[in-house]
Amino acid sequence: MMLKIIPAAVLVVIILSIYCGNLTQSGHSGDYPIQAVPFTQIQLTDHFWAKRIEINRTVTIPFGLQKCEEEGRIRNFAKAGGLMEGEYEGKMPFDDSDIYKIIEGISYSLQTNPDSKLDAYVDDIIALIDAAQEDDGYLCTWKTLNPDTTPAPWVKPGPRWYDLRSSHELYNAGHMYEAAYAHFRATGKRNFLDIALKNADLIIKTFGPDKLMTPPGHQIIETGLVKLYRATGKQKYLDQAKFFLDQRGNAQGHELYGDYNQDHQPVTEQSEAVGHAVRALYMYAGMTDIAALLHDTAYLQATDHIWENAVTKKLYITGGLGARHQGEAFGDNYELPNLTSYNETCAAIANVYWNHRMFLLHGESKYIDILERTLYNGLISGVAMEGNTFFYPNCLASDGKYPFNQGALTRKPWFDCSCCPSNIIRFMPSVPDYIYAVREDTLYVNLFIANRAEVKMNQNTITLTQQTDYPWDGKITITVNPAKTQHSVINIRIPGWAQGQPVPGDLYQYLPNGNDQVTLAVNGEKIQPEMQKGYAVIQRDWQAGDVIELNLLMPVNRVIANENVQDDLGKVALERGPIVYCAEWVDNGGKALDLALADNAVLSTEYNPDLLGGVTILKGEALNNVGKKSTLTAIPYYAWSHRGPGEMSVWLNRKL
Ligand code: FUB
Ligand code: ZN
Repeated sequence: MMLKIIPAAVLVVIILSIYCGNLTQSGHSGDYPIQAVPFTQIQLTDHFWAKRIEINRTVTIPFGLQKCEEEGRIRNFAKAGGLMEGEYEGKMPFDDSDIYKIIEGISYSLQTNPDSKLDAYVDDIIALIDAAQEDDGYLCTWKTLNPDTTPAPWVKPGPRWYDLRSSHELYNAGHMYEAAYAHFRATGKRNFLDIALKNADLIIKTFGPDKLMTPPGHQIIETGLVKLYRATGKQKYLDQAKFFLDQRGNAQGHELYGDYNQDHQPVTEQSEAVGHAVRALYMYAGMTDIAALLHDTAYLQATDHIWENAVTKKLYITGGLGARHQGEAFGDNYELPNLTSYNETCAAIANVYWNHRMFLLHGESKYIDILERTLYNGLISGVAMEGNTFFYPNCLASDGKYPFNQGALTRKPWFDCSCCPSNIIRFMPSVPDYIYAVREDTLYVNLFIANRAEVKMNQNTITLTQQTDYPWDGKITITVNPAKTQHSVINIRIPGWAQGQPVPGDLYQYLPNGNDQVTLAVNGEKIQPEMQKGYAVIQRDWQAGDVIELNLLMPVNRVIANENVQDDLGKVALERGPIVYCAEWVDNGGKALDLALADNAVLSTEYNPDLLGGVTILKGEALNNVGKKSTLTAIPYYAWSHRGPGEMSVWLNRKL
C-alpha cells in the first residue's frame, strides 16, 4: 500500500472535537453530519445495477402488485373501508405492510422513471387505504375487519393494541410511514402522508408516559417516525420514536418480551446483536437515527458496541446476518453454520440501512465496506436475475436436499409471508443513494458504479462522471466538473478488500497474495494522498475537467475464518473485488460440496458475457470429493441457483 496513514492519536482528537462540537448543540434536534447525495441526482450508466433496477421496475414491481391483488392484500383495504364485503384474506397480520413497501418502491421508481399510469394506480390504492383508516386514524385491516379472529395461530385475537408483541399493528404503521414519506417526496402529493400523520397522531395520543407503554413486538415504527419528523419538522414524531426505543427493557409498562424481541435490557445497555435479526437491525437503524438526530451519547455508544459485536462475531462473509432458522435469529458469537444459515433477505436490506446510517454518523469507510459486501452478495442473491423469484433465507451451502428456502431448494415466486420480495421492491431503486455523500466542503465517493451525478456542495454544483466496469474491473475514472473552480476535498473510499482486510476485526482474514493493490492519480499524475478513516483525501482547487483515476487491482483473494467458527475450520472462501464466489454443482461435475482447493493452486479469471447475465468466473485445479484432480469453476455467489437445484458451497476445503 502506498497511501499515507494519519496517526491514530490525531484521529482521536479530530473525532472527539467533531463529536463534542455536535454535543454542544444539544437541546435541539440536529441531523447526520454527513448527507447522502439523493439518487434522484444520479443517473446510472453502468451495466450491473442499472439492469437490476430496471428489472425491479419492469418485472418485480408489476409481479408484486399482481400477487398482492391475487392474494387479497389490496382487497383487505377495500373491505376494511366498507367498499366491499368479505373477511380478511391472508395468513399474516402484516400483509398490509407489503402494499406499503411496494408503494415505497414505486415512489422511488417514479422519481427516476415518471409513469402517469402507475402514479394513478398508486393513488387508487391510497384511496383504499384512506377508506380503511378509521375515523380516529387507526389503520390495520385485519383488526378493523374482525378483531375477534386472527390471521395466524401465533397472534392472539383481541381489541386494538392487544398482544402488541405479535399483532404487528405498529409494524404495519412503521412501513406505512416509510412509504408515505417516499411517496410525498416523489410526487409532492400529501394524500398518503396525511393518512400516515393521522395514524401517527393517534399513536402519540395512545402511547406515552402515563399511557400505554408497550413497545412494538417488531421494530420499524422508529425509523418510520423519524421520516415523519423529516417530512414535517415536528419534534413530536422524533420524540415518539425515542419513546418506543426507551420502552424496550423497561418492565414498568409491560411484561418484557425477552431477547427475541430485543426487549431483555434497555437499548442503551445492549451490546450484543441478539434475537430476531430483522427486528434487531431495524432497531439498530432507529437507534442510530436517535444517536445522530438527538446527539444522544448513550445511544451512540450502544450502537457502536452492537455493531462491533455483529461485525466481528456474527457476520457471514456474504454480509448476511441471522444464523438460525429457529426464530429467524442471530446465533451465539461465531455460530455461523453454512448449510443451515438463515440470512434473511430482509436482514441484508436492514443491514444496509443500518450501516449507511453508521457511515453518515461517523464518516468511516468500514461501514461502507459492510454495506458493499452485503449489497453485492447476500442481498442481491435474494432476487433472481429475472426479477420474479426470491430467496427468503440465503444459505452459504446447499446439499441439493435440504429445502432451505421455505420448503424449496431454489428461489420461489412468492411466500405466504412475503416480507422479502416486497422489501426487495422497496430497496432496489434506492441503490444509487449509497454512492456519494457530502459534508460541508467534502465529497465522499463510496461506491464504484458508473454514473453521472450533480452534487450540490458548498454553494457550488459539481457534475461528476464516474466510469468503471466494477465489480468486474477495479479501474475507476471520475471526471470532476465544478460550476466554479473551488477548493474542496474529495474523499475516495479505499475498500477494505483492497487493503488486505475483508471486514473490520478478526472474523475473517485474507491469505497473503503479495499484491500492491491501490494506485491513485489526478490528471494523469500519481498522487499519494493522506488516508483518513479509510478514505484517500484529495484536496485541491477542483477545476472543470479534472480527472481522478483509481486503480484497485482485483486479484483473487482467499479468505479464512476465525478458528472459533467451527463450520469454516480448514476451509477457504474466494473473493474478487467486492464479489464473494461459490462453487455450484452445474459447473463442477454435479458436485460442489467437499471440493478441495490447495492454498497454492493457481486461479485464473475469465469474464463470460453470456453466463448468468455476464459474470467473471474463477477457475483452478482442485480435487473433487473422491480425491481426483478436477477443474474448479467458481461463480459469483449472488448468481447461484439459476440453473436448477443442487449442491453449492461458498467455503471449500483447503485439504481433502
Ligand atoms: O414479522 C414480519 C416479518 O416477517 C419479519 O421481519 C420477517 O423476519 C418475517 O418473519
Ligand atoms: Zn423477509
